[in-house]
Amino acid sequence: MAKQKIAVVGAGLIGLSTAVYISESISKCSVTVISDKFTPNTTSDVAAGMLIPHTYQGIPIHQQKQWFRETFDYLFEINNSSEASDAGINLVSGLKENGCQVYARRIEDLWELHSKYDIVVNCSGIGSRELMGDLEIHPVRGQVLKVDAPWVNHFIRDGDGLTYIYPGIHNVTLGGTRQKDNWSLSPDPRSSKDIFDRCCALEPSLQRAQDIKVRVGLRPSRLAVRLQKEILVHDGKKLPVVHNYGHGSGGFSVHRGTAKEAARLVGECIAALEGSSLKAKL
Ligand SMILES: Cc1cc2nc3c(=O)[nH]c(=O)nc-3n(C[C@H](O)[C@H](O)[C@H](O)COP(=O)(O)OP(=O)(O)OC[C@H]3O[C@@H](n4cnc5c(N)ncnc54)[C@H](O)[C@@H]3O)c2cc1C
Ligand SMILES: *[C@@H]1O[C@H](CO)[C@@H](O)[C@H](O)[C@H]1NC(C)=O
Ligand SMILES: *[C@@H]1O[C@H](CO)[C@@H](O)[C@H](O)[C@H]1NC(C)=O
Ligand SMILES: *[C@@H]1O[C@H](CO)[C@@H](O)[C@H](O)[C@H]1NC(C)=O
Ligand SMILES: *[C@@H]1O[C@H](CO)[C@@H](O)[C@H](O)[C@H]1NC(C)=O
Ligand SMILES: *[C@@H]1O[C@H](CO)[C@@H](O)[C@H](O)[C@H]1NC(C)=O
Ligand SMILES: CC(=O)N[C@H]1CO[C@H](CO)[C@@H](O)[C@@H]1O
Repeated sequence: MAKQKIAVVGAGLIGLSTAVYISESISKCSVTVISDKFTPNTTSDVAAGMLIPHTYQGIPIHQQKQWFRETFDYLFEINNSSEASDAGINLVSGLKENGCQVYARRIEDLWELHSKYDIVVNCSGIGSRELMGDLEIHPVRGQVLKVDAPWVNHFIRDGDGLTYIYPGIHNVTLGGTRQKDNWSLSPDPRSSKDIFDRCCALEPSLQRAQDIKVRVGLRPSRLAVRLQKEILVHDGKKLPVVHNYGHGSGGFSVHRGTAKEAARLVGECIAALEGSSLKAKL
């Protein structure tokens, strides 16, 4: 039977980890990642990459715990950098080694992919608002500083979680802001100064930090991560879509668990396609 052609839209942590899981777990398919932005330019690159259980109001707690545990166990096993930026680079090169294709392109309408792919996986993050017309998803703007301060090797987080110092492998992330419904990707100098002052109050040695870079990301926030199948229909033609977006403030923390669930849904789509092509032949 011919291999099913799968397009994954989005090359943030969610798209890449989903593409990896699909290519690892489903042999009878080929995977292509299509995205307008790649590392280091995605929201995922801005994240501090800490595993912190965030609560999604619209998802049962046992489900969220399972996603978190699967992600934790996975990262613990490979014991790689927990920095999102490195994860992005490692995942892209891993995909290429596995024979997956990677294309830079902006998708205006998922239906564009109908002629070339059998199944589309939608991991477009905040891009979903436009792409799918999903008005439930909204941005929560986060501005952080990435600084060179290799002597900082413990993380510090204040009570409400707004001020934090997260050391990564190469730099330290200082945060932050959490601005609902703000789409601005431009760094705000006043916020940068405020973040720096707040973090120095917690860890005065940061005054000596070097090479301060400002990064802004829009958390793709939604009451519940959207992890489900949908069949798009146009002029009697069908295109199965698996959605995996809306991870908000916790995408890094659950990425492996949600990738596994998305791959399972892709498997169901493949079974349905093969069932119907079998029927067509009989
Ligand atoms: C400041 C900050 C700190 C954070 N810290 C943490 C943390 O410590 N721990 C944690 O778990 N989470 C954290 N997060 C949250 C985490 O970053 C997100 O949940 C996660 O990055 C979402 O990943 P994503 O792949 O869905 O989105 P993105 O990384 O935004 O990827 C979306 C991809 O889709 C592509 N795309 C969108 N629309 C289209 C289109 N129309 N055509 C083609 N391609 C398209 C984009 O180019 C991009 O490649 C933080 C976020 C911010 C902003
Ligand atoms: C990231 O964005 C910058 C600025 O727009 C661009 O020059 C660079 O090529 C982009 N990198 C990738 C890998 O797309
Ligand atoms: C990860 O690997 C490093 C170096 O190989 C080791 O020192 C560390 O204990 C490991 N961490 C975990 C959680 O296994
Ligand atoms: C992904 O899904 C969202 C929500 O349904 C939608 O707005 C968006 O257009 C979809 N993305 C693509 C590339 O189809
Ligand atoms: C942070 O680390 C990355 C990856 O090594 C590096 O490219 C970048 O220059 C560093 N930034 C700072 C501010 O240290
Ligand atoms: C968005 O955030 C920026 C930076 O903090 C701020 O200057 C701007 O006024 C905000 N915009 C809105 C619409 O709140
Ligand atoms: C995703 C990734 O890069 N994994 C690597 C983590 O590190 C081990 C060895 O330390 C590599 O074998 C993995 O490929």
